[in-house]
Amino acid sequence: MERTFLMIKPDGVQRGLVGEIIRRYETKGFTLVGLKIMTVSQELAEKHYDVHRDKSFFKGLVEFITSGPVVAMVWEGDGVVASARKLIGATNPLTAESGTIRGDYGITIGRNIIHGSDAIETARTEIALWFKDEELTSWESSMKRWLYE
Ligand code: IDP
Ligand code: MG
Repeated sequence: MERTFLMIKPDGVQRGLVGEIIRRYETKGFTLVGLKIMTVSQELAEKHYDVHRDKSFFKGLVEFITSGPVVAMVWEGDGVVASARKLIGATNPLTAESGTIRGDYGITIGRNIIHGSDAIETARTEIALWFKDEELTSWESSMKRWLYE
């Protein structure tokens, strides 16, 4: 089944939004298969944001991501990659729709609360970068028959 990588950034953790964010994905019906709080190393932050290496905001972004604990998660479900991004909202919280995580809780692009993989292939790479196989738990929710036809 499809999986995605989500990471609550240091601002989301410091602002006490961890429970609220997890609630949104749980009540949507997705299954949590990996979860940990951790401090991100410089090396991991740079690898994770490698596509943005040449951007002007790269240095600040890496400093920010390594500045405090983050919550790394893997969620599973049909269409979870695109759906999780939809629940996150646009990159800039001021233009993100109300009802999305960034739209409801954020103001600036550099403090936009949460990361979500942007494609199925990216999700695979990011899950492998952040989690060891043994840190992921495959399980079947007893609600499955009420969520899927
Ligand atoms: P995404 O998180 O919505 O996928 P990306 O364009 O992939 O957005 O950018 C990755 C992250 O880099 C953003 O979530 C944001 O934290 C940061 N970022 C992107 N653009 C800017 C910017 O113009 N200024 C500061 N930070 C930025
Ligand atoms: Mg991105």
